[in-house]
Amino acid sequence: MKALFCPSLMCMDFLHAAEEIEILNAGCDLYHVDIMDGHFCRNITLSPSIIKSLRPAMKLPMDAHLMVTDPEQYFEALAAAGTDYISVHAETINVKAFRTMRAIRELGCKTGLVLNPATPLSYVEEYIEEVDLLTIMTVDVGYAGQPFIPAMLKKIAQAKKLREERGLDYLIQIDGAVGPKTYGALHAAGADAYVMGTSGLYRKGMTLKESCERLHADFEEAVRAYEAEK
Ligand code: S6P
Ligand code: MG
Repeated sequence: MKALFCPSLMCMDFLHAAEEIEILNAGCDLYHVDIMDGHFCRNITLSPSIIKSLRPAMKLPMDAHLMVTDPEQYFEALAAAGTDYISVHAETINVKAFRTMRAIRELGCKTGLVLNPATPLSYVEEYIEEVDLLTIMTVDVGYAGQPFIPAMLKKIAQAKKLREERGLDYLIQIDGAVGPKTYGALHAAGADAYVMGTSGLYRKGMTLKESCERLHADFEEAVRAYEAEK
């Protein structure tokens, strides 16, 4: 399967949002929109109303990553704003996991489930059948630019194995410190989709256009180099 690149809009330059979105439309696959409430994690980032304004310019599908303590209260506004995937944290929904997955589907969206680095895959095994997009955090939630947590590679491989064993088809997405330094190991472990922030897309010393045009070539080179080293 071709790697899917998912630009993290919290990293973009909002002063130039329209130009940046036009560049991303041409070179990426799935918009990644981080929504935080200052409770589940300390930061506050994007919101359903910001998405509503930007969505007409965004020509790709979109995933809303909800880092909030009560995700359900945003579902309707997100669906109305044109969200394709609604991704919720397992840590916030496990007392109502099946109901939450159903609520997302009833709004016509696809289901996303996210695991914090400290949350094991076994925590969600009972309802993994309900999931279209499984996101494995490889940094703690809250901020861009944090260091990669290598112990997460094992969890990615477990998620791939579980998908095979159960005959499922969820996509495995990685969020946190994804870029040329980590592509090889992430791909080898079983990743399908890559959230692109400061490590691989909004890079220092490079325009967004340059960086976006290099995404596939950088990825393929890193995967080749990783395989050659093994
Ligand atoms: C973090 C958030 C992420 C970041 C992304 C940044 O809470 O969910 O989506 O935006 O990880 O990428 P990077 O390469 O700066 O870690
Ligand atoms: Mg995210």
